[in-house]
Amino acid sequence: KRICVVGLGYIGLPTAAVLASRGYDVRGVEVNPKVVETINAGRAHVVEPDLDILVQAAVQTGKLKAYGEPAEADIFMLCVPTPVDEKHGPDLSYVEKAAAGIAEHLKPGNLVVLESTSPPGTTEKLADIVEQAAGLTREQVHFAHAPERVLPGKILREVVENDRIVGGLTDAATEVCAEFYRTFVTGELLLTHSRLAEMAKLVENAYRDVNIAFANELSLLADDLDLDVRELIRLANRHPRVNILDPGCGVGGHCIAVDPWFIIHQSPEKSRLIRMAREVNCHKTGWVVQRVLDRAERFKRPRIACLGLAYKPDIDDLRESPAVDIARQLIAAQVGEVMVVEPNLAEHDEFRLTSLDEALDRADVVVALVAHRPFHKISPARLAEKIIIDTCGVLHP
Ligand code: SAJ
Repeated sequence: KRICVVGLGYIGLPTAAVLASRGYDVRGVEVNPKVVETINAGRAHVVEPDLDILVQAAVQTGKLKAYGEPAEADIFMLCVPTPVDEKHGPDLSYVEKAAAGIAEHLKPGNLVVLESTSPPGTTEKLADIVEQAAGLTREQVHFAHAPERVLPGKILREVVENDRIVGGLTDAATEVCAEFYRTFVTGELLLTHSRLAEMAKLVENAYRDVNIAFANELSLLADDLDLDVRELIRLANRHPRVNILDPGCGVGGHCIAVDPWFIIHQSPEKSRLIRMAREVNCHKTGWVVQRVLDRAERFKRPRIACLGLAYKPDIDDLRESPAVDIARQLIAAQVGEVMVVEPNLAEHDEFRLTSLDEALDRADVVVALVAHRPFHKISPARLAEKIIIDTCGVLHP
């Protein structure tokens, strides 16, 4: 079978490579010509464990090829961005463009799957666009939403092993889509309709945001009481029905910190808890900045080491990273010298990166922002007589 994967980013490229490795003929479609070139040279343009090897094999065997435009296929998968933010609400223009782009290539019996995280009603919108552009109804072409659920850092495993929600616009679409996913997913397939599938995906990420907000709120309460928040949570979590996540310096990434806004925009009056969680998590980032400035006050010209820039441990992804915000705000405060350490990056446009060794040698104040592996190994001796602000439980002074 021929599959056309539209959008070769963090989701589309791994998915395309996995499908190619299962023997499908995959046409990857990407608007960025540089990305097309990189992939056709057998390389991955996103950093993800083992992805390079898989893409190389897929391209070498001729099963995966990237193009700028879609073409005829049996199955179309849309993995395009669906940005949303507090001010502007959802931007579905990439889905709309992709729908218009595939419309002229569609034939009756084709399956169109939307994988992008989308507000309820988007799969219907997709079908409407196709119907207007190509005159094909939702009875002729099967439309379904199968929201991606992969965790960056574990994408290749999770693409295959996670349970997947499959929601068709019609019962027939659900069946056809499930039949396709059964060929490469070993997890369970959960069949439903498209609107429920769309909302379920948003709820998963909003749930995590709310749970982390609870942990971040606890970190402030524990601070007032001079208690160790991690020990507090560890003890509470020993109750069989309590499962609190970890506090940190804020919530980043392109999903957990972003997707709740789809729900809030849809029903602003009713999503009070979800909005509050966003506020609590953003507030935590500002609180960390203030805490550092307060503790650094005793030095005339404090040397502050910020450990970590990425949005979470052991990756090089800086999207929506609270650690970046914190480093930026500390530099803007102009109280002394701010050193930035990010072992997963060789260089950065905005920050001059300092090695971990040098930063530890020179710092008066050490601020741990991301629990990267090398930071776990910092010996207590190297932290002696420094002010320590550990937002992620990685230091052992
Ligand atoms: N974080 C905490 N405390 C925790 C866990 C995470 O502060 O206990 C922070 C991280 O440091 C990071 C942010 O939350 O800044 C998000 O990280 P994450 O690992 O929770 O999630 P993402 O954004 O990398 O991926 C999420 C996943 N969703 C869920 O776990 C419900 C993933 O399965 C989704 O596919 C992905 O969003 C997505 O694309 O929607």
